[in-house]
Amino acid sequence: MAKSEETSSPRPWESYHTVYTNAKAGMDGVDKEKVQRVVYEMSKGSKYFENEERKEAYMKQKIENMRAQLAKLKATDLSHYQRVADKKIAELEATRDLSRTWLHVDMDAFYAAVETLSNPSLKGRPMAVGGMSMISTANYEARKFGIRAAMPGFIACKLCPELIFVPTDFKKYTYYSDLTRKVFQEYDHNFMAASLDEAYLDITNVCKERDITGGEVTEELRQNVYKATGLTCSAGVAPNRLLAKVCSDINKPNGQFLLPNDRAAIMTFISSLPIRKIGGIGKVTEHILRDVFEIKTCEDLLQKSSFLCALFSPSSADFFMSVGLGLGGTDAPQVRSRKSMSSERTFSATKDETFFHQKLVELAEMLSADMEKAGLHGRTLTLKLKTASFEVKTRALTLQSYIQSSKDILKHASKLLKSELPVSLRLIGLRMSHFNEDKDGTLSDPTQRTLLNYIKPGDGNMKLVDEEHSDVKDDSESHYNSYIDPSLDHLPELSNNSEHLVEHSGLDDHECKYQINENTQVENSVKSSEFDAHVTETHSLERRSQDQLTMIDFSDNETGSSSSYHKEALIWLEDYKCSLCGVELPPSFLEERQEHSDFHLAEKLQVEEEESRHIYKNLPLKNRMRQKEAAVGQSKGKKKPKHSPSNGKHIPIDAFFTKTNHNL
Ligand code: DCP
Ligand code: MG
Repeated sequence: MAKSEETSSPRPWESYHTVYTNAKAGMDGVDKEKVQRVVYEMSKGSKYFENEERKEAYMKQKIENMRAQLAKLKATDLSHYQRVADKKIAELEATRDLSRTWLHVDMDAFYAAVETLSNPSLKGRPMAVGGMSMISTANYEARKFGIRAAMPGFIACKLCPELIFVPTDFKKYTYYSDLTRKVFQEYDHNFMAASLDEAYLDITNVCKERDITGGEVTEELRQNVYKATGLTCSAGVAPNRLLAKVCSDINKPNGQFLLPNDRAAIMTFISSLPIRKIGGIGKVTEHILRDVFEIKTCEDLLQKSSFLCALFSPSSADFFMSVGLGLGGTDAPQVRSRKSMSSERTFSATKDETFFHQKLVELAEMLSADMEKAGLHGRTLTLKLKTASFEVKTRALTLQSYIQSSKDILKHASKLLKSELPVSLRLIGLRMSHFNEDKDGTLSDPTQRTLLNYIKPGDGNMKLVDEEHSDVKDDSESHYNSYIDPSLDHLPELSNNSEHLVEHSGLDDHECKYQINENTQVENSVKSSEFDAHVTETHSLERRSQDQLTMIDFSDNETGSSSSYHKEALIWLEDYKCSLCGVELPPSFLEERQEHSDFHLAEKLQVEEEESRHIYKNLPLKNRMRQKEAAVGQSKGKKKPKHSPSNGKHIPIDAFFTKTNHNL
């Protein structure tokens, strides 16, 4: 929102759109203006607010630029781009596959429902899972007040003072998630888990073998999920994953929706479908498409295809057109080979070398256990460090022989760390690569069936849950690896996307870079190079090819050399892939990137709180005293940070969007 508007409009909140005001299932009757006003009032003046303003200004600028570009297009240009679009549409249409039946299943208010199972007194009362800093989800009663996932708890309290908060318990969610997956497996042995509470199932064969409809299979599956867990879920059935996902939200909660495998039915469905319903089209994209091209529905994407081809990168334009055609992923994704495994730990900044050693021991054990489980030995060990000032360094070592034991990993990791001491750190990570895996590149553990195993180049499917780690040691992990956005099912290779942007959107090189930085910058108003601050405990098996890791992340040095990456800020690998979890979003998808960053930030804040409590509790008394003294010392030397105006009734939002060791 531009400042001038803020002062001139008597209702400035009306133009203050945040993720919190975006409706989720169960929020249809919400008083949106009230929510907007409360969010506006409670965040006004905060860094978060300033950030939102910056984003808004950026979006407006982008819209202006695109309008200007549009105005410059001559009739000859437009007829050229119309031909380009028509050709592409025909090509995309030729890929349409109506032979498969996909089911997308999504648990209803998952964390909240699980909590209600263990405490039935919560039933029927507005409740949220999470804390004052961030809410993971809210039950449907709370949603009526406009409360939703990723909203700070103190804002939720304002919207619904009687709201009950329940702390997160990831072990419980993982347990119930496993139960649901056992049911899913009965219908599709190779189902794709998209997150703890979400999965894609190809039910084509079940339907054929049992001679029943997709709707019947879905009814039965949902009943079986309920019998196994006591939890309800919703589902969508459609010829592809993108549409199945849209459909599963239509009759939420405890409902289902079937879209037949029929082109005409799909086109009718698409014709009135608002673009925002498509995962991968968020606030910024929605606004740009609406304000520049007057595109509101998915059908409009086809109608305006020549403009889209003229102003967007080919990959983005292709995505939009494929959405307009109602296309999505239908294939059974293929297994890719594992290239690396990594684990990392985030903690409050410390110089405590005993603590570092303890973390290295944990990481080495975890890495070794994973490698053993997968039957892998590795040769390149990389140590990742994030200093107190958020500088990220990697130190790599390639050995003559393959190792797997935690003892060997620890020995080499300790050596790498030793040369960096003394140092104040907030993150330590270990990564193993150069595996002696099977020659055909297939995974050693054929039982893994989650998306993480299935990413293939050009397939926009997002990976992320790793069943191997469903018995996670750390609560955060299961959630970290559980974000999926299948909306980009049809996105082709995006690696050159930034070039296309420069070429087609009229952005110059500088703007293009700015655009990328903007994405990484916004999530908590820290320097863009600090994005990685939002990563906390991650423990992932990565299957991205090493040559994709060109700009950031760990590098695999062939020799025992070391390298330091100051550009770690750019979390979008190859300009399109989140380095934290692999979600793929092209640079032009600003809002989706923002929401995705917020997602990691929410995770981080939740886990950081828990972890600092845990660290503090487990620190020897001596260290606790030292930490306290350091904290006191720090605060003595510094001015008090400016927070949002507070009437004392709520915690200023800045408290949640600036880095502090507030739990120590
Ligand atoms: N989650 C989270 N932070 C978010 C979004 C979700 O921690 N920003 C967690 C809590 C949710 C779970 O993931 O319970 C599943 O997310 P969904 O988006 O499926 O939301 P729910 O299952 O809670 O509700 P529903 O699917 O009924 O809309
Ligand atoms: Mg859900």
